Amino acid sequence: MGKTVTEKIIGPHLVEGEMDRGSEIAIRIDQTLTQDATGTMAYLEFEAIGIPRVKTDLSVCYVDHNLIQSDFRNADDHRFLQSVARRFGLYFSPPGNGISHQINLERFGRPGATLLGSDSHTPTGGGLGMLAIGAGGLDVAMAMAGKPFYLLMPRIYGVKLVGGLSPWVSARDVLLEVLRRISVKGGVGYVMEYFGPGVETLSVTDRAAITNFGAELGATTSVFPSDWQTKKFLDSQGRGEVFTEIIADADAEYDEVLEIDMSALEPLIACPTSPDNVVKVSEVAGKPVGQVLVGSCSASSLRDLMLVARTLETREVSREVSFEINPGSRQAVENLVELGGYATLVHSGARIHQPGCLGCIGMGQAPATGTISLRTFPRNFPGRSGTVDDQVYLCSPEVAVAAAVTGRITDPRELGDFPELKLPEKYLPGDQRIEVPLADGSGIEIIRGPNIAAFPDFEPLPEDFAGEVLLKAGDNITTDHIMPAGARVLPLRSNIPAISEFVYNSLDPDFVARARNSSGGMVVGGDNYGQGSSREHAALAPRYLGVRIKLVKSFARIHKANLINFGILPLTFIDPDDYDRVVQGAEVEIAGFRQQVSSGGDEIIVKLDGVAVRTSLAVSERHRQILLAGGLLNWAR
Ligand code: MIC
Ligand code: SF4
Repeated sequence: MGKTVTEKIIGPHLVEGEMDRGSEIAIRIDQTLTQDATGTMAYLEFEAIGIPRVKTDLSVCYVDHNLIQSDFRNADDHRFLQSVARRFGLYFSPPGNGISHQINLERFGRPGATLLGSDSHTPTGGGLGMLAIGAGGLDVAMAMAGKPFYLLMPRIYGVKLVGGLSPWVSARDVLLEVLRRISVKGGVGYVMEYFGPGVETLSVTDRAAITNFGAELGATTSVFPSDWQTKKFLDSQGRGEVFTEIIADADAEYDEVLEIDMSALEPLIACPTSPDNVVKVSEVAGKPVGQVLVGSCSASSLRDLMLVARTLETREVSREVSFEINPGSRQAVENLVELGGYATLVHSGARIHQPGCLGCIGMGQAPATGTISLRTFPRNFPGRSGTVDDQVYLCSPEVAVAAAVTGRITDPRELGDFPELKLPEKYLPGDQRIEVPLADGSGIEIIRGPNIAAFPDFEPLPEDFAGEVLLKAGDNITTDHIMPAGARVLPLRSNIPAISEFVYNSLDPDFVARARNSSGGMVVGGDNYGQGSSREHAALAPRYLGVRIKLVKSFARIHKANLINFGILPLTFIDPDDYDRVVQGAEVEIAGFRQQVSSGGDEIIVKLDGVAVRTSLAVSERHRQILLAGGLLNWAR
């Protein structure tokens, strides 16, 4: 049988297991990336493992999230990360340089390689034909220590692209269409692999926009083949020598197939408050807009910024709109200046910021009360923008610039002729601020600010469990619900005791007090629990507050892995109807807790107010050992 691109990359990286769908495999990791918001914890964990230097081919430490320095905390973390990179042999990309995924694509990605990143949008690298996976910081720390990455061999969802995109319709619309069809949980357990005649009409920039946004499907990752477009992109980056061709065999078999005729696509938009709440732009056209943001790892490349600039050459930004540009990288800015686009943007009335995540993670740029904000970002979970009851819509740069001009949601095709876009054959690299690894960093002192707290100690799993249901939550709970981000909370990412004060704040402000007064906690949830980011703080901080069990209908992949890493039991209801019978505050009892976990049986009986409920613990034998030890670090020691 022929092979898919996914199998062609996993095969040579396999160190344990067989490529049988759904079974546990371990793969060798060639490259890693971290960003600052998850990186501080990842490096504290790496230090705790006790390896003198990273063992990967290449590891990069980026600072792109916590850019607002309203006190010493973020700046201290930046210095910590720079010193860590120097000490342990990593590349370092300082604040202002741009978003990890954008820079990794431009400067470091390599077709056929594996990349593990402590950020859920790591699959951006799939646009270059890499197997790029998002994970918790501890998994990335293990990879930097030379350990393989464990995952369930995904099923492969073939997305067949036919036709080509019409003017004013772009790569973002392709993924909005996939989200519309299969939803934010449609990709769970799959790699989304793109194939078909439409693929070669898409540049690597387009492909990366698709694999990036594909994180919102809940997929393990997304991948494109590596072909002449890949070679062209790498040549433009002066890195043609890392090219290898990787194309699926003609008789490759996919577990599911979805076909998208790109010629038939219209401009699409995701309405509040979920990325899969997708409609045609024409259906919501006319609504007044107060803010338009172009940026984020999903749409901030030179192509996107030039499209906006060219559109604004003959137009002005509406005075009713705050139109803001967050470039993806220093490279994008330098080339934008070179092509004259920067001047056009300044003149048109755009507010241009430093390259980075910024408003995408609530680091500033919160919209005004009761106004609509249009964003080219990947997520519009409630409150993520920093404004309570926000109305955030997700769209392409084409739709964004049309709204910036008219002050209303507008189908960009109304703007008339699509501007001509010519991108350079050779980009200015824009990587002059990236520090290369020191040959020997052993003498470098690690600089720790007072906000950096030591990694908390966690106890092993207790013999028996007695506690209470601390919270009952619904479906599609995001990690933003569990552990909010934003300018106020993000500076506490390297301080677990401090950040734990914010756990579940938006769902229930009394949760923290309740958890503190309880002898042991369980949280109950619905389907797709823990979707969204890779932040391990969404496991670590609840664990710090005494949560030992999460019982839900189904989990998102990265969050489940993070729960195991920090010794929280991920249980699912065997009979989903039992969810309805659970009440918050119920007493929870598991007799022979340790014994039930170690025995290897899938079923665990949980007593809720004395009534037995059947639950399933779907984990590997290695996971059981980790859970018994109280978490991965305990186990590794
Ligand atoms: C996000 O987009 O939610 C983030 C912020 O980039 C997160 C990582 C984090 O919480 O630090 C992600 O996507 O993994
Ligand atoms: Fe940054 Fe937003 Fe991308 Fe997350 S989704 S890495 S916050 S730009």
